[in-house]
Amino acid sequence: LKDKALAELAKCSDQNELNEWKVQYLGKKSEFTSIMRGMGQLTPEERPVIGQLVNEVRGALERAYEAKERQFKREALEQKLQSESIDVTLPGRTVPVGTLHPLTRVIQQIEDIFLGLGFEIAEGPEVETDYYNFEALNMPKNHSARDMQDTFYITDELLMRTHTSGIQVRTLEAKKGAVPVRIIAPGRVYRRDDDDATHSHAFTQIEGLVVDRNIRMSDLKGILLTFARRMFGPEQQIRLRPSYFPFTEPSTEVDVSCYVCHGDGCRLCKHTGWIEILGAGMVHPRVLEMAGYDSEEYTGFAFGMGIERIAMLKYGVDDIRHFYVNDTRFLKQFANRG
Ligand code: FA5
Repeated sequence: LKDKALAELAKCSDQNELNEWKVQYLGKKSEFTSIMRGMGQLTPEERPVIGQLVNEVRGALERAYEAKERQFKREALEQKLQSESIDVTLPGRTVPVGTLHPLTRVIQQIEDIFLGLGFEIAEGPEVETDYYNFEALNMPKNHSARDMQDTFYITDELLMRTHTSGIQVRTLEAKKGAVPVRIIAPGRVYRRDDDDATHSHAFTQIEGLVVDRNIRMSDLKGILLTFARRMFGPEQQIRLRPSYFPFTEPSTEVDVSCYVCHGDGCRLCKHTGWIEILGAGMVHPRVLEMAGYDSEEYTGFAFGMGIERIAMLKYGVDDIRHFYVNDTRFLKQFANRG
């Protein structure tokens, strides 16, 4: 029986055949089991002899079975490893990579320029209080200058900020009378403007504020000219026009010379050759005083520039709305541009 079983075992070529073999030779209905059952009929002298023999044979068959089973498992594993092997020399698949939004790029470029001039970067909330957006900037309630910036109100006291100028006040309060103050503050602002090629109801500004002793209008002009030339090139011209803001005195609007013309003419510059990019001026003494600065001792200048306008000029974009529709055909064009 043992020899026959081992010969049959050697013929098994896979786990299924091996299972069948086990049933046949070691299972409940096997010849072996019937021999064991028959043990009861043996004489007491025969029993231990036969019993030992039976145990030996069963042990041998079980060991042979286990060895065979291990062999199959090993073979199966090897086969699996082989079929699943990875070709490390295969070239990788390219994952499409996004690019920075042109507005983000321009903000980063402007930040770099001003960081290089010794400015720090500040921030403020987009949902702003009436106090910081208007009142502390010398625009008390019912002041007619509030009409210059049509506003999205949330409550009587809360609104979507109409400009980044509130950050001037927040910064001065945080500095508690210390100088020098030299910050720029980028952020999104909101106005109830009708959208057209150069206006959006939500757009981006960068505020600038410098407060120290002996700060003059010529410092403002020098900083802005330096900025314009680093941004647009060494030939860039700027032009200051007198203007009015309640929080600066004197106030000015600043245009840059506009040399970007397209197929249908110089639409961006309306053929004047200039485009307004920012409002600016000397910080109004009342704003300094309200924020805790002695306006006899300290003076300062501030500016607020429109980022979309700068990006349009820099990249020759003729409609501000291109920045917001997120058409990848538009956005992809900025992948490799400075
Ligand atoms: C202001 O918002 C002042 N806070 C700027 C300022 C700061 C003056 C500090 C003095 C001192 P103004 O409303 O002009 O000013 O807006 C500033 C710039 O934002 C404009 O020059 C223009 O470039 C841009 N801008 C204004 N309205 C829009 C709009 N609807 N869409 C896109 N850009 C706009």
